[in-house]
Amino acid sequence: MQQIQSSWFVQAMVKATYDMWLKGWDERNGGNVSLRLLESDIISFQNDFYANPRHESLTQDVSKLANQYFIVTGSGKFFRNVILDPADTLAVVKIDEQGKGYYIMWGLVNGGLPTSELAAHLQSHIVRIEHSQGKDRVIMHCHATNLIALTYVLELDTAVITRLLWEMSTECLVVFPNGVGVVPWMVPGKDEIGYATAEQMAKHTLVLWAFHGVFGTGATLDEAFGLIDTAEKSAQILVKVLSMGGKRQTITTEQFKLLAQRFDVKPMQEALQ
Ligand code: 2HA
Ligand code: ZN
Repeated sequence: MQQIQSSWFVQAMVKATYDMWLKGWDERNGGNVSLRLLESDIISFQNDFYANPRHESLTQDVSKLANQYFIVTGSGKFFRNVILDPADTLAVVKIDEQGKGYYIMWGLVNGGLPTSELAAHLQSHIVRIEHSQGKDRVIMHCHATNLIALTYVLELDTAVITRLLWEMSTECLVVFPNGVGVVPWMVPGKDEIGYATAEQMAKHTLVLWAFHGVFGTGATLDEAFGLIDTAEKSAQILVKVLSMGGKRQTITTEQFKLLAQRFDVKPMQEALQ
């Protein structure tokens, strides 16, 4: 086995994708994950990189990510299979010096390309690096069932959806005080949906794609997974509550303020009022 396959980052991608599959969030080739790697992560695995890495062009400018490394899931790959063959289903890519494309440094041994949502991932990374002082390293996309279901019945409005999700579990306001951004239905896999997602990522750590899925970010794969898991759990409760005829009582604005105080978070104002 190649050394890089036992690296913490390949193993963490295996675990994240398999957990996401087990959750039912990633049917077939649904979902995609990217993790920004640091020089210290890859330094000891240079021997596993291709001697003549394949170059692919991008149609968007990612010069802010020039020379950065990411490990990403492959386009068309099934999350349930990553565990069986990480070198076929994952890729380590390096953004080129001009930020006009990238090199495939490792993985995708049977050919293919990184995730079809690379635009959304890279644009979101640019924004999250800025807004988290470099802490956020993960962008995670999946088809979380209940969150998707809600986009058919709730007004596609950040304050409305955020408030309802906060109400459905006490921990939510603490886990995502900045709320959930919303992107209306758009064609997936294109630069435009990437820009729209990144715009929301400037204000929110979670972004819903109407009738499609959700994007989450965080410093680690665990953080991004936990964030989506928390929102999806709350969405599941909301689906149950709506199915039982709707809420008759809920957490109040006053109680939200007490929560925010206790856990020292600044909840998004529009959803608090
Ligand atoms: O990778 O989830 O949005 C398949 C998708 C596209
Ligand atoms: Zn998707």
